[in-house]
Amino acid sequence: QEYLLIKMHVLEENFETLECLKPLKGKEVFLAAATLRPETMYGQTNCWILPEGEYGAYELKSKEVFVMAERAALNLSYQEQFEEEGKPKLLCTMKGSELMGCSVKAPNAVLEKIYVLPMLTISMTKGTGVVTSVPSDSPDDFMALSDLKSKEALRAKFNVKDEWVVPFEVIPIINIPGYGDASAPAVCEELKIKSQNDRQKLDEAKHRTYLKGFTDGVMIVGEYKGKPVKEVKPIIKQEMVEANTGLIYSEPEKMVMSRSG
Ligand code: ZZB
Repeated sequence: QEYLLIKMHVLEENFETLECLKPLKGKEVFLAAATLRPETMYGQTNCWILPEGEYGAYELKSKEVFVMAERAALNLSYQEQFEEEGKPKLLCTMKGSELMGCSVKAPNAVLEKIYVLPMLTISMTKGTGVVTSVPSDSPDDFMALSDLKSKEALRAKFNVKDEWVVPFEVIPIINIPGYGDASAPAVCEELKIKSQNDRQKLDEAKHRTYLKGFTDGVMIVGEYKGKPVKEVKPIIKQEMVEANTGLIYSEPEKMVMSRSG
């Protein structure tokens, strides 16, 4: 499986406010989110982290620091990103819960500044354990964001401030005939999905939107407005790699598991 790692730049202010980032002050730090949909980055509204997850900050040979799961760092070390193969350089570790509210600048996003929020269905055995959120086109993201918006107790449980969630609405980025300008909310409605834990229905929703997004989707924002998704997806991916806002990351097939599995 080949993902693009999206480099979500941790903003300066966090090195004062978040205890777990203090050792990294002065460095260029990124939350490295693995995506299969680089063409959707315009619509990012937040970053997801698993509160119970174990994350590490790893220094690449470029001196940039990536926050991700250890297993992902190890995989990356065999892709010539670290000084030593098989030995990613660990600077410090943190629990996902310590990163809540971290502000980032996400590449290609329409929004200037977005926040780290808790997602409870993240798999730590897939990608990096860091997930970027595009609620317009990802049913999982739409439901997780809806859960946080509607459930004050959930926000309280994870110390999520209202201002990290409440102002953020779905940003329409791709039109899919039959689903309109925001396919994830449409398909969640169609299947009457109640929460981020409705795994079976969410898998069906994801299946429907992945397929249709690729075959029938048309961009409605950005440089490629009016162009089909299937045409611009590889171009946007390549552009992000060239701009150094994204990095290709491959995962051995056997390590790819579904969230439920
Ligand atoms: C942005 C995005 C926009 C995504 C979209 C999807 C969609 P797959 O097919 O199961 O490999 N993701 C990445 N890593 C994880 C993880 N560890 N745990 C849970 N979710 C993860 O899924 C890959 C997609 O799942 C990735 O692409 C990422 O979300 C998320 F409009 O990035 B995506 C219909 C899906 N739409």
